[in-house]
Amino acid sequence: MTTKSYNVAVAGATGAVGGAMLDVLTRRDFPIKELRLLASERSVGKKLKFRDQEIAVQLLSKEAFEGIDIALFSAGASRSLDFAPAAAAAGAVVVDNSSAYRMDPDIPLVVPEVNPGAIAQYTNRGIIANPNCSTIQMLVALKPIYDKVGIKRIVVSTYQAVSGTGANAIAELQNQVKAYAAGEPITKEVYPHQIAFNCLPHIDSFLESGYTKEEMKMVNETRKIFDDSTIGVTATTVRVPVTYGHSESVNIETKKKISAEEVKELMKNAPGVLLVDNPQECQYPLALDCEGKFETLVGRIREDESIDNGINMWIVSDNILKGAALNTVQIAEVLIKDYL
Ligand code: 25A
Ligand code: L14
Repeated sequence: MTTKSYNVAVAGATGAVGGAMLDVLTRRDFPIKELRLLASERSVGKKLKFRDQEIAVQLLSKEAFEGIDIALFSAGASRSLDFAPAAAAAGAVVVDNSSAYRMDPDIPLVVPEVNPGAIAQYTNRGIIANPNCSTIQMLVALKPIYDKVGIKRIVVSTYQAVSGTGANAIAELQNQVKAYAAGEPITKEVYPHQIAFNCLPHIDSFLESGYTKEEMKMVNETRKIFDDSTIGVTATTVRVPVTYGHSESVNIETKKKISAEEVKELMKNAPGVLLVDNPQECQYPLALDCEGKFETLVGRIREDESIDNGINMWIVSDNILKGAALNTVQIAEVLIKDYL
């Protein structure tokens, strides 16, 4: 039997997420015939390593997708709006990591562990959207609970790594820490305030309502992925001086009673989840431990004694992997297994 292989393009290949996509394609042995790397003019001609090859970056343009079967996009929402339709028109299936298409009703928004069936709707527009990083890891952990006892309401606070903003934000945190240690003045460009030794309750821009867009992504994307317009979700999203790995404090009110022990059992068998919950031995999910891991780490599981059916948990995952590059590649894996 010959295995089929595919022509794959990565738009935004030189960025934090694009680089992780190349790693994930390698680590998961994705069957690739040709890999085409696309980015802005700034990077044209730059060579990136992929498996045993060196591949030169080409310009992201509407003509760049000829012969491509699958196009993975992570170059920001405006680039997706400009170029994803052209890629789809050229016959590629686009998996888009930006926020551009997530809430379009005819575009599927997919976490493979949660709603893989929605991928079938890729035929509507030739585009599949990858959810927001904070939403993905939360739903990977909540899905088995949702299926078993139902969830009425979610209250979440996030502690998000700077890598979510891109390569330039990683550099800003490092530069501020170095400047602080050297006793030099601290400068800022990416965030409105110093991020080193600080927490900023501000991710993406503010809306009239007082919420940020990041917070509303968690509300709206959760409802779309669970296909449940009745579920209550409220979020506070916070930037912390961590390089990789988002942490989340999640409180849920379930429809039927579930004990902390039962939740732990569910987490042991949940696809994509690693239960790390032995507080007596100081074992609980940590951002530093999730870096490079494909799993979402879940721990600190306990009953919320202030309500009848409440559970608290702490959920941590590598935002660049499960939150972006890995989830995108997993969607592509379902595509080639079931559809292409
Ligand atoms: O606000 P936006 O437009 O929605 O963008 C969101 C930003 O978030 C990141 C990504 O940053 C993007 O810039 N991102 C997107 N989705 C993400 C997710 N789910 C996410 N981060 C986390 N989770 P990034 O730095 O990681 O990647 C940027 C990539 O996009 C390519 N790109 C940018 N503009 C483009 C373009 N490609 C085509 N056409 C354009 N007009 C970008 O390619 C990179 O691949 P590049 O060649 O421009 O970048 C090469 C290097 O230069 C650094 N850099 C970025 N901006 C600047 C810069 N250097 C100097 N000046 C700049 N203004 C990049 O870090 C990269 O290393
Ligand atoms: O994918 O952390 O909607 O600044 C873009 C901004 C992810 C987080 C998205 C950040 C986000 C990101």
